[in-house]
Amino acid sequence: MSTKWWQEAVVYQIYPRSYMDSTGNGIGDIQGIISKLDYLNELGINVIWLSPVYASPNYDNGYDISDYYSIMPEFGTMEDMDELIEEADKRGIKIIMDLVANHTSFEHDWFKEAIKDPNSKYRDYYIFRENKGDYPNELISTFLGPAWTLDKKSNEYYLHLFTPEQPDLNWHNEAVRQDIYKMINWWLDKGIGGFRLDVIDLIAKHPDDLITADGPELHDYIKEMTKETFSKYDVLTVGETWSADIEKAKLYSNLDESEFSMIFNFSHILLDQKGDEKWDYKDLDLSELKEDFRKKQQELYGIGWNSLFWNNHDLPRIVSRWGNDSPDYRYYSATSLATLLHLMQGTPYIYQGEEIGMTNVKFERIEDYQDVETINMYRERIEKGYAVEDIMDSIYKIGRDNARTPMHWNADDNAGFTVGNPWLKLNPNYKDINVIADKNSDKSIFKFYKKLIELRRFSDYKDIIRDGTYTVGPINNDNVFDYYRRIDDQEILVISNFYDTEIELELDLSNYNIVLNNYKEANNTLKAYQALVLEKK
Ligand code: TEU
Repeated sequence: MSTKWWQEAVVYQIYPRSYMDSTGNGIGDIQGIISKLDYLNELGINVIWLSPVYASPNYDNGYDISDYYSIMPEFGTMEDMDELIEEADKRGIKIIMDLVANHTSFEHDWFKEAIKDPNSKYRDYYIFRENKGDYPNELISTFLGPAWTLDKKSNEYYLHLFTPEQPDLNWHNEAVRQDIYKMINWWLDKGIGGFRLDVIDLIAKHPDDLITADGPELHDYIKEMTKETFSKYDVLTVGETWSADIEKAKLYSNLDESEFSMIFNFSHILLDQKGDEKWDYKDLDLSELKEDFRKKQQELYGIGWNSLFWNNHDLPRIVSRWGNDSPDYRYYSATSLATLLHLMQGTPYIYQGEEIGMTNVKFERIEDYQDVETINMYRERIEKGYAVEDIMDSIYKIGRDNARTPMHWNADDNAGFTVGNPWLKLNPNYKDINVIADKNSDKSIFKFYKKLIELRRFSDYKDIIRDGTYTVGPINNDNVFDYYRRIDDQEILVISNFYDTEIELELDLSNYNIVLNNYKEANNTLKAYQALVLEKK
């Protein structure tokens, strides 16, 4: 198989609202991103995944699109967008757009028509059901409460798997699919580098049968979409698929490129969830994490392609979640986590701020949170009689605003993100944790990420990182994540101490060259959160 460009890429995700504000209105924007392209170029990434920038009333921060063909005014104009694509291209960076096609905003013209005139062709763009005196069935929204809302005018319910302001599209209607493909091609013709496809596993739903994810026509629709759009361009596509396992990943990311380049398989992310609700969590069991990655690495080898990620705009910050964000260990822990992920086979994704080890946040008052999912959960659990402290603990641990507090550029007011009032409060630790401070430190997380990216994209280890096999390493210790990568007669051993205890290694280090180390020295005592990449001599 010939190598695809996206198999050698490193992606950086930007949540535009929180990246850089160029106007002083407290909201990040496209010109702000353009002003940071040199920073990203220095880091070494070559793809930006941009969370949605389309017109939106922002009930879910842009994941509710009212017009796929225009830009949210707070973020700028289509000219700004074109400039971003062009300026990024000058630096060898491609822009991946976020395609939210499972649902639209209730302010999209299609939905407005559907409501205004139940006989219009747009009625069947959505999913309406007769009111027989109660909700059509027990389906609930991901953001809590019934997934059905009554349209009083026609006395029919419509389906929304997210907020009531995000009505689900009916993909079984061919006209819907064709309109979506047209829009995808319109963007691809602008020269973007691909798409991340929001909750794409939900599009073939059969709500009457309580089927939401993985409907029977799912892979047919994806194949059709790919044939009519992506296959005509050389692009990266990544599906967001919470319901995927390895078998499904093989279909989605089949190397024949009939579907996507890759998916986000969240199996590792779900390992600390206790029960059905994301808000109930337990400690991570490292052996489960190792086994999860081993399977994904080995079973997709030569068949599909992995994405590699710890973070995104929906997830808590990894250094706080599974690492150690205390001042003594934050650098070691963040770099150890990064090492073990970035040396695997797949395409790595870095979420804004991860490269400087940004952490979770704890706001005292629920009023300081903005995320609709968090606020709904708070209300529901208060009604159910949960203690406020327990609810806040869940928010601190799992809430989406952990990832969404504005980016820390420097130690000035509001971390240099805005000269206005930020739309979401900043993490107060920005005086210590910010780009300038990090880069000036002899323990720079940014510089470590830069090295990891350079190893993958430009070094002599490029082939082994991209194509090498993956096998479990020799250390056999509950606190250590270690694995081999091998290609031809080259072998590297990746060792990451996941905890703060020191560990005696029974390796003869004189047999190895040290490719990477997050400490100054390496000997047979593996230090707290020490990460080593060793090459067999
Ligand atoms: O997320 C999919 C989704 O199901 C989320 O609700 C996710 O499960 C949860 O936040 C993590 O626990 C996508 C987007 O990434 C998210 O930002 C959107 O809110 C959602 O779709 C609706 O478009």
